[in-house]
Amino acid sequence: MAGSVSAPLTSVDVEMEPVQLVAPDGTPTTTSTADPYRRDFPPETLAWLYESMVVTRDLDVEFVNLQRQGELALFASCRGQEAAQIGASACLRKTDWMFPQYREIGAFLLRGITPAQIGAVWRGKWHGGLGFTDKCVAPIAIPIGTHGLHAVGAAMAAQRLGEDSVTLAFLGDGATSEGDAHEALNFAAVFKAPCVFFVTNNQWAISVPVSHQMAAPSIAHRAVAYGMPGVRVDGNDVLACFAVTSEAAKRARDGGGPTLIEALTYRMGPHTTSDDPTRYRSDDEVAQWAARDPITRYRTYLQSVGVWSDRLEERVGARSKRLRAELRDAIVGAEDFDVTEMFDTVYHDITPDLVAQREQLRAERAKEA
Ligand SMILES: Cc1ncc(C[n+]2csc(CCOP(=O)(O)OP(=O)(O)O)c2C)c(N)n1
Ligand SMILES: [Mg+2]
Repeated sequence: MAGSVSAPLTSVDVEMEPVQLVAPDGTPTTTSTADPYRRDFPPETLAWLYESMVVTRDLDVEFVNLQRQGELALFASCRGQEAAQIGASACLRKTDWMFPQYREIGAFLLRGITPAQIGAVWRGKWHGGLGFTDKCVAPIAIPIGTHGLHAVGAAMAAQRLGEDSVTLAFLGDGATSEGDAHEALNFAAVFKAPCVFFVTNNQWAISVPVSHQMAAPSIAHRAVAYGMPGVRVDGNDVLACFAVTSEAAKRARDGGGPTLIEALTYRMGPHTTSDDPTRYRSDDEVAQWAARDPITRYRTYLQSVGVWSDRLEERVGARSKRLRAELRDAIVGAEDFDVTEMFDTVYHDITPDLVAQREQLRAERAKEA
């Protein structure tokens, strides 16, 4: 047969070495001004990122405590993942939409969503309604991967309206094994949707390790097949996550389409408060990642550049204490929400079927009272 069979694809246009600006020991890894991810962050931005990470971790502890005390139905800790979600969300504009999975406490806080609002969702007394739309944040997505499609739809809407906002979808490594995520990525690439896919690869989808989820060399490599840039980033390096996501957001805003970012990090806690990770992962593995803790690393870096101080630590500690108290006060003994509210937000105009179901629920609850 005429022509030649093309060679199998052996090298692909994906940045395989994770982008890193600060090494695990806190020393900067980039000094070249030619580095596209190099940023000259002002000291107040550096301090703000630190504050956001520490407050996220402290609140996370309070959420877990409240669950253990029977005040929350469930909780999914983000301990260990603070750098990824703070870096990714801190570089966005307040008018850029975020589509979270369920572990993005830090991203919520950066948008001004209160700990009490987040706690209400995990208490199970409020269904999440329409999410935090006044803050351009979509509902927490427990059905894995579905919100990737919503993010692309929102990005395409912005594109058609001529707005210059971008959307950011937070997906887990496990979510990228779902059909919905593939459809979202493909659709976004075809229509050049201004959407950034930020995949938090925390190595596990409940008890399934990444190695059992895909045969590809990495999640970012898949970008080649979708037809979009792919980049791996050290997810425990807040500055690298900020720089990589802001590049992707800029490209999306300028009409360059979507980017698939894979942030390498680790879920330090259990999948949720209902999980026992000692049944499927080794203490050694956990210890190895504990040594790469994103907050310890960043504090060492801030000390070396003269931004960290006792005063900063005190200020951060005081804010954590205040927010923890606010959360506890709002959650402990909180009134039940009206569960029939869930019928009000399904459609713009409630259907006769839903009216009947709402009345049935009201009648049943009246009997319980
Ligand atoms: C469609 C769907 N399938 C299965 C589940 C059960 N489930 C809940 S969390 C989860 C793992 C998700 O892993 P990943 O996307 O890596 O996020 P992580 O929990 O690690 O942050 C699964 C399978 C679900 N919620 N929705
Ligand atoms: Mg995961």
